[in-house]
Amino acid sequence: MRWYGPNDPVSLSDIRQAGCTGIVSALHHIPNGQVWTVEEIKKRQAIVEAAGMIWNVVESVPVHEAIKTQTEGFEQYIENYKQSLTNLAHCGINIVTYNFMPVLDWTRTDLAYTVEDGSKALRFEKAAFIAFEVFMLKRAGAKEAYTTEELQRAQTRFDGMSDEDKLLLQRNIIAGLPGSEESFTLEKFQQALDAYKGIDAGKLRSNLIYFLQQIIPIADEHGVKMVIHPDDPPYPILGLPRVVSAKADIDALVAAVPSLNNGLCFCTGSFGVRPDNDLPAMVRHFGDRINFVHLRATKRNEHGDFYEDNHLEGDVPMYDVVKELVHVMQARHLSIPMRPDHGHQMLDDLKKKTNPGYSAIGRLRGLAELRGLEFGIIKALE
Ligand code: DNO
Repeated sequence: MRWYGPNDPVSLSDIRQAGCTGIVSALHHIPNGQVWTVEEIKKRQAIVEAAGMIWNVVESVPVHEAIKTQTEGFEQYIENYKQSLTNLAHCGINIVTYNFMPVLDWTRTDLAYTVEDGSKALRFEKAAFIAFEVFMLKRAGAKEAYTTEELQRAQTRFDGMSDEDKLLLQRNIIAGLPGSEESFTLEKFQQALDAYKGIDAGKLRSNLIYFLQQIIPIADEHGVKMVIHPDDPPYPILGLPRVVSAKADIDALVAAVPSLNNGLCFCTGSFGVRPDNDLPAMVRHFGDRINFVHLRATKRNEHGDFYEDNHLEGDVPMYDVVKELVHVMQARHLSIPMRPDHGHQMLDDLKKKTNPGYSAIGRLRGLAELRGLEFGIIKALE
């Protein structure tokens, strides 16, 4: 499971009782772009080890915006990134997650969407998102990106919102979800978007490839597996390009930088939002470079909305995906770290202040179901 560090309301002992042996963590207190020192890494490692587990995956060493836009200081940020990788390897941590989404990491409009059984899920509602972009942020060019019908739905949605609803929506979108390293005011947000003027998908992709060309040789030298997390949601938003959304995107990265250390964090919830992503086929295709897995099931509708369903439900064919992953692990003779990605806020956690998506009990339920599924598949293959 992911652990946000000593301030996480979910303790390491809770996580251990959920059946975990390894921890996914990051040094969130180090500002984005600065070097993670051996000393700081070892401090975190010691805390995890004292709780009887190991810190085996980093999620994430964040990529500074200057690297994505190739603007002032980016070469130095890349040097710092290399140093952080070298230091992590020195401490024996060799799986590192990152993403290349401009400005915003993962994005949702509703962090407490009540599902049928009374538990709360994360949701992306397109009409609410468009309402934010067109009527609150008033981004130039936003209207032109949508159909008349979409704009009408957004208008109706916006008209039905109280001031409080609007503020909450804005906060959900730009104040930073757990793990995203940035948080904005409306004004700062527009400035951050403006930094991408003139950067289309082709340019962003070439900046990503440049970054990979710089860091993968260091990963090769030190035996670090770099795993890129796909875009969430997996398509362009806010007029910003996104280039890690589908199979062809990953193929392009692999073609440019073939090392197996140029790998993938296979996130079923992110890729699964697009019906054209055939998840089991993608596991087969990228099997030799999937080195970290997020298992989560999204459920979409015809309007482009999605919410996070129970782990074995939704649109993700979880049985087929896990079966393919088992085949990959058997063929590679190794175990790929997996975490139950997100979980509903449920039971006792409904009374607590929790990190959206990262409450203990919902993730424990997800993990238990996923482990059972994997166990059954392995037994059936024996
Ligand atoms: C959300 C997470 C993402 C992920 C980053 C990886 O719950 O999956 O924030 O950690 O995109 O860099």
